[in-house]
Amino acid sequence: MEPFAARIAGTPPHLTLLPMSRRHVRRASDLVGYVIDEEALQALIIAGDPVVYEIYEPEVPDAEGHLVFGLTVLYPGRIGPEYHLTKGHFHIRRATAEVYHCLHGTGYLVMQDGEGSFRAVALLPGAVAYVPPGWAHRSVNTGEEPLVLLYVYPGGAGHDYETVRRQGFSHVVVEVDGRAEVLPRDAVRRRVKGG
Ligand code: PAN
Ligand code: ZN
Repeated sequence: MEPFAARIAGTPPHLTLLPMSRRHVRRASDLVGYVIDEEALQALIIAGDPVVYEIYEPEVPDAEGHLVFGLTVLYPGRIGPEYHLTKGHFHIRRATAEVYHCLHGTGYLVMQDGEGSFRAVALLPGAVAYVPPGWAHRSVNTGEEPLVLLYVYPGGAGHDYETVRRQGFSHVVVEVDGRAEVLPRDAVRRRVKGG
């Protein structure tokens, strides 16, 4: 392929990436199995199934030797107590890393390795976050504006969503008295189930 330059276009918070050849839209219904409050999620789906995040990618082959990059735009909102989040995944090829650059908004990049160690890295405009090989990763928007993230990862890394859907992350990012807190999932789940 030929060298090229993509362009981050628009004005914050309404950013996109041009030229764009792949656009993926993820709605509330795509998050079934990934959130704590499944009842709140079903209510959202019935109420119109809003878009939670979008992904824009230029034409880079998802193949070894390439660096796939793109923009994730995660819209603000909550599903029950949890702030809007991406599904999250391990890379199928565990020995592949990823870089995230926050262009707009506030939130967390939450990560968990195969042994269950958990980390939450704050995302603010200008932050460049590193996902080491072997760490599952998910973005969470705790702000009131879209969280806009530029990501770069090795082509051919592959995406393992199933492990995250089965096991989840040990911690969740929830609203408590108007503030974002990172809390153990089991404690939050008990509270949600208990009403
Ligand atoms: C990102 C993510 C993107 C959406 O490109 O794929 O932010 O998140 P989910 O894939 O978890 O829905 C990335 O990490 N690629 O490897
Ligand atoms: Zn990834």
